[in-house]
Amino acid sequence: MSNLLPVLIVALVIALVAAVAVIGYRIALARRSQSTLLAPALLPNLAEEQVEDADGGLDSKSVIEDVLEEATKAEATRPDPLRLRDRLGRTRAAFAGALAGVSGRSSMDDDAWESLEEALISADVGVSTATRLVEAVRASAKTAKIKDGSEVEGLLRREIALLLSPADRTLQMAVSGPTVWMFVGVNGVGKTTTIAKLATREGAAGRHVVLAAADTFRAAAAEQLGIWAERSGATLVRGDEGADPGSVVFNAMASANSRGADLVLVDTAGRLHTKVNLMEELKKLRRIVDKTPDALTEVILVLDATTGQNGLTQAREFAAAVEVTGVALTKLDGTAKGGIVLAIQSELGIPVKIVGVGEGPEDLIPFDPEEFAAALFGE
Ligand SMILES: Nc1nc2c(ncn2[C@@H]2O[C@H](COP(=O)(O)OP(=O)(O)OP(=O)(O)O)[C@@H](O)[C@H]2O)c(=O)[nH]1
Ligand SMILES: [Mg+2]
Repeated sequence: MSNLLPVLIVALVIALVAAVAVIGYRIALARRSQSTLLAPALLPNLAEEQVEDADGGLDSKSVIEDVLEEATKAEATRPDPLRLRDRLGRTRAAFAGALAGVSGRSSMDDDAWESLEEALISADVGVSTATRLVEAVRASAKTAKIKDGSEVEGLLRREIALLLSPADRTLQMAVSGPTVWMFVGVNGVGKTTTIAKLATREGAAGRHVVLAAADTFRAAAAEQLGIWAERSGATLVRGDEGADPGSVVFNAMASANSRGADLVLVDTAGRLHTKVNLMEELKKLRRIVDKTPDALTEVILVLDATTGQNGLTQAREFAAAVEVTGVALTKLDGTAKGGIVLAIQSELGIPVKIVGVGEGPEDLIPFDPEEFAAALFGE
């Protein structure tokens, strides 16, 4: 028996060393998969804590494995980041059609330039913007001694990006106190949906958002907003059907002040820009918000891209009534009329700040001219 004792001690030491090596290896594996497979944001704080604890024993390690497995699944099922290019298919086809007539030409004569201009007009760029664009492209083709039609696309793309670029497209926040963004536009353009998307985005960024249901025209409007408030974690302030929209805005601002909220998004009833009394009501709403100096930083005109050039007339009337600061262009996903972006910028000087590319809460993209120009030409 006494001969066996040293053998037993050696065996025990070997077993202990092997156990420590196995535990160390599995912990290293878990850490490596955390850093290489997963975006940090996907791992909940719990995982961090459990990784710390893991050095302590096997129980907490199995928790890590569960968390890593869940996060890996989430990573695999997460859709790709939203790309403008993927949603602009029909507009891109319209632009491709516009260029098809010139790209095969070995030399650009007057007729060729004219047909490019006509094609751009038919892609909803608008007459004066199409003329301006073609003149600019023609001038740069002359300077660069470019005659071949196939090189026109590159020049056009550059001129489109240039035409769109000079503008501040950020949605501004007030220097102090709650910020107010007001949303206006004709019926059914996507005001409430755009507000819902912004509430989701701003809420996820850690901002406390108050939604003011100032569309008291239909009870369903406040209910629609209420559903989005619940989903995005925003606070809803509403009135009864037919209540004065001004009182809803007033209450929403008071509520935002008392809660220390960051942002009030005001949903207004859709109205035809030709109805004088309804446009007057909108002016009154703005005056109520303006009683708190500097709180109102954005008046966003929501335009439905599928209406094409009609949007320009709406924009002029709304801008005259309530000093629009930017455009949210919705439904760009389902239309060939995306060329309207160029007309809005060049004819009205109102920057397109955000674009809607679907009905889901994530389908909102900050407008980027370079990305838009690239997306138009299939890149
Ligand atoms: N495809 C697509 N549909 C959109 C987009 N934005 C809004 N919609 C749809 O357009 C329809 C009208 O949207 P709302 O947000 O209710 O429009 P509204 O301007 O608030 O309408 P009113 O309050 O009646 O004036 C809904 O079916 C939305 O899902 C978008 O970017 N893409
Ligand atoms: Mg609405």
